[in-house]
Amino acid sequence: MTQSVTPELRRWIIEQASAGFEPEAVLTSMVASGWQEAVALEALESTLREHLRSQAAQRPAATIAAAPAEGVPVPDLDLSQSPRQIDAGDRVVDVIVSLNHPRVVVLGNLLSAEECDALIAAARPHMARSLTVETKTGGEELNPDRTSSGMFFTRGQTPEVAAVEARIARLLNWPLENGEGVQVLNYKPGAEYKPHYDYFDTNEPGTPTILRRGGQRVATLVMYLNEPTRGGGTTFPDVGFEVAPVRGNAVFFSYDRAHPSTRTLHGGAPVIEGEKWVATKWLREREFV
Ligand code: PD2
Ligand code: ZN
Repeated sequence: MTQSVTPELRRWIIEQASAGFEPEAVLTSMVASGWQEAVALEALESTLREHLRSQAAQRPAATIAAAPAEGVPVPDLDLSQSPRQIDAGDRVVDVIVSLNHPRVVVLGNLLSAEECDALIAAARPHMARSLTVETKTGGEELNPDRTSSGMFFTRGQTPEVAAVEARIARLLNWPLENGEGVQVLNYKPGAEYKPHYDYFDTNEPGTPTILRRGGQRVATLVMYLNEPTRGGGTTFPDVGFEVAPVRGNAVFFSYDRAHPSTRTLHGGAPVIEGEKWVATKWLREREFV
């Protein structure tokens, strides 16, 4: 039977974390009270991630650690010969624009219109509004930084998901197993995703637990499944760069260290008219289990 994560469970997770319980202990008691381990782990991770993100947003910038001197290997496309197109196995993908710092590549025609529609159709019945919990009152709050709704596929969950994942692995020269499940997000007019980093903050107490599933995130691919009429671009505020959401296109960016020096601060600008659907693929250092 499929178990779904309730706002009450999320509130309870934050209460446990705020009371000083280690994530491992919270996970153990969730499993003991009948939650499937995979569901419990996902609920734990996503709840703590959102919670830590909202806390981090309120902290002064002075607490940011120095950048590690050595970066790690990251996914990348082979652009050494400045190709206009790249063979991704089952599809030829267009290279529209690339930057080196931050490493950002805008891709055209990564997904067919049929694949975009199939991903939306498969995701639509499972969309849930992103909530965060107000720890002072115990009430639920809509996360003001992230007003979209979303869902995760597991790796290979549908034929379209599996095909897209294989294409991404070949395109970005990165093992398929290192990918998280595809996340689908839907933004209605006014919804946005405020600028943030996708890597996990190494200063946060919950991060070691998150990293057990495959290490750090090292790259992101945001795939546009439809086209809002106005607004909804993906922005990179550090470099004044904005990617227009065009159906089938995607923006790739990588970060070789969990640090702002990567200049990968990015956000989803508010949708002004129409709605926006994206699928995000995050890539980890190692196999994501
Ligand atoms: O929807 C977007 O444009 C967007 C922007 C920033 C998605 C993400 N981040 C993400 O899924 O991490
Ligand atoms: Zn992001």
